[in-house]
Amino acid sequence: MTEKKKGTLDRRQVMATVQAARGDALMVTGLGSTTYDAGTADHLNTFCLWGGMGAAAMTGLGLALAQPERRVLVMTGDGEMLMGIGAFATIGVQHPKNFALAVIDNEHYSETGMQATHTQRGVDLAQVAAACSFASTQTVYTEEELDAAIPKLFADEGPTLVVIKVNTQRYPMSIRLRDGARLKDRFRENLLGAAEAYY
Ligand SMILES: Cc1ncc(C[n+]2csc(CCOP(=O)(O)OP(=O)(O)O)c2C)c(N)n1
Ligand SMILES: [Mg+2]
Repeated sequence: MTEKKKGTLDRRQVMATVQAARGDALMVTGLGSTTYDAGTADHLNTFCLWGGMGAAAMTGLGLALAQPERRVLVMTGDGEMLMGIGAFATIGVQHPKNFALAVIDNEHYSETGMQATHTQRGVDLAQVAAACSFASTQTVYTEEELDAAIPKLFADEGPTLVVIKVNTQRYPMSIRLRDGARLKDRFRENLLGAAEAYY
């Protein structure tokens, strides 16, 4: 049996690399860890999910369809995508050209205590997305591969999936702004301007 390749990338470095390339792209981060990695409170163009598991990709799809002139990137975890796995089919059918999904795949549910996910047992999210007609899918293990994948996230025609295999390092789970309604309003106002009807 061939030995399974291990993720060695550091999730916070991956997030920093992606953020540095984001330009004015809109981002959605999934509950918990990718939201913490992204320091969401510091990015007005980022909307974070923080408890609603399985919803990040669908939130990003809605945003991409509503904002066809903007680039939309969803960054979330492997466990989050396994829970919302039907999202791959819906994204494939809707086929938004301005949409990309990056899965930070540590093969664990890290936030809840490092239980193994199915990606550790051979479930291949890139193949799932390919079977759902994504325009491009790939799995990256190295910095070089990640650098080469960045244009797919921000420039190439979507829908795109990049699975980024990372190590099992855990980081402090903290978010500076914890008010979900405020986070939503802030993102919306930044994108669309203040809505008088809100207040
Ligand atoms: C419906 C639902 N089930 C379970 C949870 C608890 N939960 C919060 S984070 C998480 C793990 C997420 O794993 P993953 O997406 O792989 O992120 P990681 O922390 O590994 O980067 C779980 C199970 C939840 N928030 N909602
Ligand atoms: Mg995970």
